[in-house]
Amino acid sequence: MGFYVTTPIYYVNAAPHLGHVYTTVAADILARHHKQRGEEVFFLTGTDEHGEPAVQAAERQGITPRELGDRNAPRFKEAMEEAGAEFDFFIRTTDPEHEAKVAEILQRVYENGHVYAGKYEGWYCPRCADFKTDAEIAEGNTCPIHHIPLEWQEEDNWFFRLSAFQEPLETLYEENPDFVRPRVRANEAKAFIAGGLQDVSLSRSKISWGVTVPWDPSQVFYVWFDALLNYVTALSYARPGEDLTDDFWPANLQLIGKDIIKFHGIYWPALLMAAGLEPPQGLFVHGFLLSPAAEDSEDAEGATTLEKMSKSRGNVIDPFEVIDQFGADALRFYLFREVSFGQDGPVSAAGFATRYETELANEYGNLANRTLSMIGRYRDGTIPDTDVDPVLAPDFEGLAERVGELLAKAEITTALDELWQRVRRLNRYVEERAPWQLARDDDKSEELDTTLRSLAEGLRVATVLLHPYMPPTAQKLLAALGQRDDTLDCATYGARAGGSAISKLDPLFPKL
Ligand code: ME8
Repeated sequence: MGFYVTTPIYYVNAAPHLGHVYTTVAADILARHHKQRGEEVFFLTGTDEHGEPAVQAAERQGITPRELGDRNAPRFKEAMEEAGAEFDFFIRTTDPEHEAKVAEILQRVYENGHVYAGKYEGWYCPRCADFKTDAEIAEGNTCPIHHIPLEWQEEDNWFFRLSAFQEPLETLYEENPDFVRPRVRANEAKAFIAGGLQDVSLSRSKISWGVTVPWDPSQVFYVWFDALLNYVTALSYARPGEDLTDDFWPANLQLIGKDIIKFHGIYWPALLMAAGLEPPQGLFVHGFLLSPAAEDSEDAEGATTLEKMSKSRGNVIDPFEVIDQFGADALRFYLFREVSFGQDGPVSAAGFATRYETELANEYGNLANRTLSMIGRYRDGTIPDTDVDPVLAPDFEGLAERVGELLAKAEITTALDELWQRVRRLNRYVEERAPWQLARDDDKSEELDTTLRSLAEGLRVATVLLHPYMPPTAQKLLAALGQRDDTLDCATYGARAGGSAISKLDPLFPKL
């Protein structure tokens, strides 16, 4: 079994912000979960470097688009690495192998009869690199996403016959109701299709920063077609000397934010069909991280106005700063605990500090610390070799399966909620059993053994399942428990025997 997961490739027009890290960390959590299952995983992320967004940003900075990519792509890569993302390949659309493959695939689309010459007229957002339909134009002829004026554009272009895919797309959504999740997003895509699909411009003649159209070298491909194809092209050259396309295409899961659903839910499967390739198995569309608007941050009632975090709105949080302050694992935990994956939600420095103190330091860190120190103090550093307490069994019964089912549906927040309930249950168990009292009474020695053994075992199971969310933290704690195995097979309460020696552990989440 293989598992191929992708993220959008990010524009290099500015430095990465927390919103970009959000999607890549989500993919990382899912990738790591599938590795725990023993599956072969391929996880792709990267940067989108062609087209108008790059050209305009480079102009503003007085450099070439290539220089812009060379400056910013490494910052994206580094941000993702610092956030603990273990991607298998970081694609840049300026990679010559990608460019060659884009030309090859789109030539095939042309030969298959899905392309014709036409004239384009319409309102265009250079930041989205998107022509807007009437329904997508905000007040004052502005972009509803970037709040900047739209530009009227007219040019002779090559067109992709999207309208011919009306029926095949309807069938795709009908036959596979989970093609796009959550369901509200599938409905959004279906409504767009039902509105009638119009052909879309496939090439641009006004800019030269892109992949040259092989049958008409006066034009370059429209950046979205070049960018979407990254998900397929990467497989052909990510591993030198190998072509992984047959192993991993169609992708199992493609994660995107809700801003780019039209491209991924409609253009993308149509383009793949036109090229004779299979659509991905599923897309998961998440919501936006929100933060206070840079200007007019209060409404008439004095409440803070929240907006999508974005560079153009000037309300971004720098991932490097957050990681410096709280650590990558705390960031990963916070993002998916705070903002329900699939919905919008606000993030803030104050919110970070609160969850860090109350949940990571006081609940999980303290549970780990108490458990290890009591085993050290009362049992000389060895987990008692006795049966686990059956009183906790119902709490852990079926937990690994439940978490697996949720993560199979990319329900990252719900799965984390399940795990956190167990962390809290274990803390309550400590209070109920009061091992410090049992330790004063020789007659209660067996009860103390059972309690300590059960705490260690519950903590081990919860930590194995938390591993994808907080990998280095989980590894440290499992090592301290003397139980390094982090595969899903061992995530059952009572699956491991007691008797192992524990070792010292520095606080996992030191007080700030
Ligand atoms: O659209 N909250 O690139 P992009 C959550 N290059 N996620 C956010 C976010 C926020 N506030 N801001 C950004 C592009 N994202 C194209 C994609 S794919 C073939 C080409 C995340 O730099 C989210 O995943 O604008 C969103 O879809 C993506 O970054 C957009 O990144």
